[in-house]
Amino acid sequence: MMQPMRLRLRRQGRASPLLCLSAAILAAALLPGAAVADGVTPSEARLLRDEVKDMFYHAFDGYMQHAFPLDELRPLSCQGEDSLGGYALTLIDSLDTLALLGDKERFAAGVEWVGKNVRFDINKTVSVFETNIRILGGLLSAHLIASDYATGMEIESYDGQLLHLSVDLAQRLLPAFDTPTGIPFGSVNLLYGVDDDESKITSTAGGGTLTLEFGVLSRLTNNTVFEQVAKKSVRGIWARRSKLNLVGAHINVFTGEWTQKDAGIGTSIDSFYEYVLKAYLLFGDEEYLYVFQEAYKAAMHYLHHDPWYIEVNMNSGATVWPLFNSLQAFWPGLQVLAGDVDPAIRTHAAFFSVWKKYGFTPEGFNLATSTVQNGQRSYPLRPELIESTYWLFKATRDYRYLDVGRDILASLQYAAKCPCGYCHISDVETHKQDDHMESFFLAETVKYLWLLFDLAVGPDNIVENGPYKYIFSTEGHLLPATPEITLVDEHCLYFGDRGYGSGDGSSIQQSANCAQFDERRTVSSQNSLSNVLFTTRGYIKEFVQD
Ligand code: DMJ
Repeated sequence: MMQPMRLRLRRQGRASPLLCLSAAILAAALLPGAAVADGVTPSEARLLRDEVKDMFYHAFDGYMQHAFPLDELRPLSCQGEDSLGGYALTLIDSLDTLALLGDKERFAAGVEWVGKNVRFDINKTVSVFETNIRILGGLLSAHLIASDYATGMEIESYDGQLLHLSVDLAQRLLPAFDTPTGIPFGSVNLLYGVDDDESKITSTAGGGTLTLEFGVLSRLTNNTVFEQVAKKSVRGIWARRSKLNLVGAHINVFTGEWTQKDAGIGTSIDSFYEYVLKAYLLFGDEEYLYVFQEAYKAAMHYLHHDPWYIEVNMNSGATVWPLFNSLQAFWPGLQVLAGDVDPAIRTHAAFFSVWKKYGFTPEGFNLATSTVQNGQRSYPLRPELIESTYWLFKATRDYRYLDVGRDILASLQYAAKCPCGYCHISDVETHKQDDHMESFFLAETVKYLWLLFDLAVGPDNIVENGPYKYIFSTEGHLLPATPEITLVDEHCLYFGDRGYGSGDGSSIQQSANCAQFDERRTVSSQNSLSNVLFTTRGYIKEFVQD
């Protein structure tokens, strides 16, 4: 029998309305009997995992039948729409989920179709951020799975075409980085570069969410330019942090002035925090660890009102928005990766209490009034809460997180399922459906739900049992910590002479000479962890010790 979650509400003086609300909501959600009745048993977990698989195919087949090769599905009217660039976005975003589910046939067919049909020499102006996380990340993860026998999903006929497409795409994004700060423009035309009238204002997430995909691409191709521009962008943002070590939400990429000074962990900033930690985990670059430590300490000091997070002015620390926004829900998962599990447990419980109240999390929930924030009433099938649920289950093996997963699945099945897929919810109070299905539903939401229940059953997937540790990109794409990517043998692979474009394709194969894990790097990473501010054993330690 599970015990009610331990509540520890720390009085901080500054935010008493939030604390009252926390107590009320948490009590409502966590009182015995208020949550789901019985805990999920292992045999039920198996059924739930299979139900999630059916959910995936209802949506994926709906997309393939009614929308492909357009970008996204309109699941109510059973049509398609081009939303990002017109290159089968949902298929590309779904490829590694297909591989994770062990669907070799559809994975191979998808990889082959993309390799043969997708082109980026098109006159389209696209978001650098979205194109990077959804398209480049999707291509790279599929390439890494399809080209590697050890994944069990290798495609024998695969010729590296997705890597070539990745290089082509990333090169078309490069003109966006030609700014005085190194922080890229928000959008770029794939054929002509940055439009003359392109806005010079971009978000912190836009400039800080490139390191994983660009770094992996550099390391697979021996072309350091991608990794360099991504790092310069992070440095450009971090150099402009406030004295409190906070970053704002929007910045002018030419002047470096913050045009929106609200600091927070959610909208417009979220994955900046995520990528500095994950770039350290994947690449072992301690500059990113340092940035993460400083940024995280400041966030916990100025933004954290246990268990909630608020937005404050980055310079003064004064509260500007006592709001929960749905993108914040990735944070407990990130805290698990960092080894700071206790506050993650409390925050996840608070966020889940909002889900329980409405059946979904609204985009905005006002912590002062305890109501849905006007204009932020929708739930567009976002993954963040289930992502954190997965990480917390992984860290604690507390079966309460399976109950959470079951609740989330039930809400999706009951209110979001629609004729050809799953619909956005336009208002969490009325549950009215909206004719849209973002590609991240298949790349992330369904993936994390499936991983949660598979873990409970006794995992049978490449993330848990595969040949490498995997880092998930912010779009849920699987990026493996292969020696080639973690650069355990720098001289052999990165600074060597087997540059991309040598013509023999050898640069995308792992050299036998470079297959050994470099003990020195592993040890040095472990030592650096003694400086990490966290005390709870977490994934970060597990990751570098394995
Ligand atoms: C996804 O594209 C990514 O998770 C991104 O970091 C935030 N927005 C969506 C999901 O909500």
